[in-house]
Amino acid sequence: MTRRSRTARFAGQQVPAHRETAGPAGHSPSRASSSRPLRLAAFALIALAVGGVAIGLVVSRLQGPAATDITAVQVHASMGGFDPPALTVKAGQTVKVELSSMDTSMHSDGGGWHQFAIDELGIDWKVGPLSSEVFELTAPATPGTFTWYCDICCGGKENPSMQGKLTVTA
Ligand SMILES: [Cu+2]
Repeated sequence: MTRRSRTARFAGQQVPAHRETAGPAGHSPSRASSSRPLRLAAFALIALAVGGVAIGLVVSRLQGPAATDITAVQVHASMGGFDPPALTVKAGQTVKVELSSMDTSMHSDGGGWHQFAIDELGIDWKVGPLSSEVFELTAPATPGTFTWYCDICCGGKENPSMQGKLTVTA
């Protein structure tokens, strides 16, 4: 009888200690392209500024010249007519009127010039494109109504849109 000595051969199960050597080693994002948004913002600001100036120029051209004498009655003349189309003054009164042309020299009909003429009162004012001038108007001593006109553009003084009415009250 042989005894087989059974030697336990329990090899120590060596659990290999696989340690994660590649641990969380500072996951840092790349910062190489951080200046790009700044450049875009600067570009957008410049574009806005240039665009704003351009729009401002266009708007100012559409609006015509600004009043230079705020104490004067403002009368704007354009191809569309006079604004306001009527004025009222007292007999014998002298008023300042600032006449402005709202049209550019690009208008083939009159080149942007407009007129404010009242034959009976010897008034014949003219203003160039996108400019204004202050005139003095002395109303006659007796009440009445007078038609002023522009004979430069829009078919001349027969065109009702190029006319206005001056009323002289007592
Ligand atoms: Cu006119």
